[in-house]
Amino acid sequence: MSRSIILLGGPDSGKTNYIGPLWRALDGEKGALHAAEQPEDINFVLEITDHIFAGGFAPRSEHSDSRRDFEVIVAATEDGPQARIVVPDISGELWRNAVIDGEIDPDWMSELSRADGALLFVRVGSDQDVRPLDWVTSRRMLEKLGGEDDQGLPTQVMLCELIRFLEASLADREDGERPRLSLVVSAWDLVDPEMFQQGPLAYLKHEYPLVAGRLTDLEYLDVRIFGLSSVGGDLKHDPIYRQAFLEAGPDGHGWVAVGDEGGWRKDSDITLPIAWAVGL
Ligand SMILES: Nc1nc2c(ncn2[C@@H]2O[C@H](COP(=O)(O)OP(=O)(O)OP(=O)(O)O)[C@@H](O)[C@H]2O)c(=O)[nH]1
Ligand SMILES: [Mg+2]
Repeated sequence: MSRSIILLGGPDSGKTNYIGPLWRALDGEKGALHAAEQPEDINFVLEITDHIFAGGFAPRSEHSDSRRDFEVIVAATEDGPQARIVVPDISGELWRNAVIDGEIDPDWMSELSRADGALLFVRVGSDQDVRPLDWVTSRRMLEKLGGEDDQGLPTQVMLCELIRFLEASLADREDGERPRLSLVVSAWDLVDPEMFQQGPLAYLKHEYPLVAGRLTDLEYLDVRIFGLSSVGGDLKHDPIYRQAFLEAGPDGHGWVAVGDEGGWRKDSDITLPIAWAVGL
């Protein structure tokens, strides 16, 4: 039953601020997945929720931070099968450096090969987004990565490389199906209603065409794309939202945007990207 799900993404992509509300959702037992047992050590997760309960985002992870894993046994139904999910909170700076150096830390490499599912984060409106290049130049960079002065590594080149790492290393599922990738576009509360209706793939096509292209021709991965708002709005720049958030109490503000034939809608179950990747 032990499988792990890896959560990755570049700097400032919303990983840490997902883990706090995710734990509350798993513990609250209202979503597609719930915690079947109390995890052993969740101190860092509680630190994250403390920030959020106080009406702010948890700070960016330091790259000196030692690896922090959020490990929990989950189940979809009371007596149904269980899965162990290991969600490491690794600073995006480290993922970015791994791409620049063309080399993944052996520790994460073994984590990746133990995993049969992943969540890859991209964020709307990040000031850490690097995109000065036209896409012909980006593609050329993608072809010859490594060893260069890559301070300006474009975000979409980094994302394509991370997808390639995942394709190369995730294990097949126990049921023989391809490993699953939940592509999560975070801070989705920042997009306007028109973009919301077009959905996160349209957003990626517009902002990161190379990434959108990769996602539509994945041979070894099964991908699904979600919009995510971990806390339901912008606690940093929207004081009115923050006030309402604090008054209503800390839980249940987040949502996931899910798409079907009828278009895109908000679902208050933020466990969905994990539930799909685990596929219980
Ligand atoms: N509007 C909005 N902004 C969000 C949300 N989640 C995260 N953010 C923004 O994204 C920023 C980065 O979030 P983090 O969770 O620290 O991102 P990270 O991927 O852990 O970043 P690193 O630790 O640098 O790898 C936050 O400071 C917020 O400004 C959300 O649900 N809505
Ligand atoms: Mg972080």
